[in-house]
Amino acid sequence: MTMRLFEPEQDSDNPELGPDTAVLCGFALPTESILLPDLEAVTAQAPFRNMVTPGGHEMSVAMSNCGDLGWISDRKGYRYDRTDPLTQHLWPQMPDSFRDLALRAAAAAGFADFQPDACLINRYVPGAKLSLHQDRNERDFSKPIVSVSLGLSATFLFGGMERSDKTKRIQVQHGDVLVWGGTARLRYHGVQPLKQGWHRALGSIRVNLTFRKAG
Ligand code: MD3
Ligand code: FE
Repeated sequence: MTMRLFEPEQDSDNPELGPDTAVLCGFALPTESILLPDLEAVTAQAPFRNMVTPGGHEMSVAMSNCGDLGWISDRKGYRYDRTDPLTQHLWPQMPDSFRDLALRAAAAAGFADFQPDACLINRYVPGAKLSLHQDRNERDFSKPIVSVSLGLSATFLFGGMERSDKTKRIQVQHGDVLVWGGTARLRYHGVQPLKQGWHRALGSIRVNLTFRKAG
C-alpha cells in the first residue's frame, strides 16, 4: 500500500513493495516542527556515535537511541540495553511526538495499538550505508517496525526472506514513514550509500528514526 498524504518535495516513482508493507509519503511533515527540536534534545543527551560491529568494523552510520531500550553493537554482539554505553545513563525518554507519530503510522498501516519501547536514531553522512540485513534482535516478530526518514533522501534496498533474493529499490525522502509487519517483518533490507546534498531541515545529512517493540 502507498498513501500519498502531501505533495512530495521531489518526485519519485516508487514500486509496490508487497504485502504488510506501507509507504506513508509525507506522513511526518505536519509534526516536523516538534519532531526536529525533540530530536535535538535527545541527541544532546545521548550523542551520535559510530558503533563497532562484532567483527570489529566501525559502522559508517552513527547511532543514538531513545526509549526504555536502545540498540547497541560492540565486539560482544548486537543487542538491546537500557543503558547508553557512552554515558552510562539510561537512554533519554522517547518524546511524546515520536511515540505518537509511530502509533499513528502503525494504525494507518493496519497495526493497532503499537507500543514501541525502542527508537533507534541513525545518522547518515554522505557515503554512509547500511548493508543488507534482517532486524532479528527483537523479542516478538509479530510487532511491526516503523521507520521515519528526515533530511536528505536515500535509496532503501528491499529484499526477500533470503539474503540472496532479488532486491527492489525505493526512494525515501524527508517526512516519509514506512511500516513493515506481518509477513514482511523479517525481509532483508538495507540503505545505499548516501549521496551528497543539502536539505533545508537538516543540512547535509539524513536521519532515520526506527521504532520497535524490542522487549
Ligand atoms: C524491511 N534502518 O536500523 S528501517 C535499521 O534507514 C534500519 O536507517 C533503516 O534498517 C534506515 O535496522 C530504516 C528500514 C527497515 C527496517 C525494518 C524492516 C526495513 C525493513 C523490516 C522488514 C523489512
Ligand atoms: Fe534494519
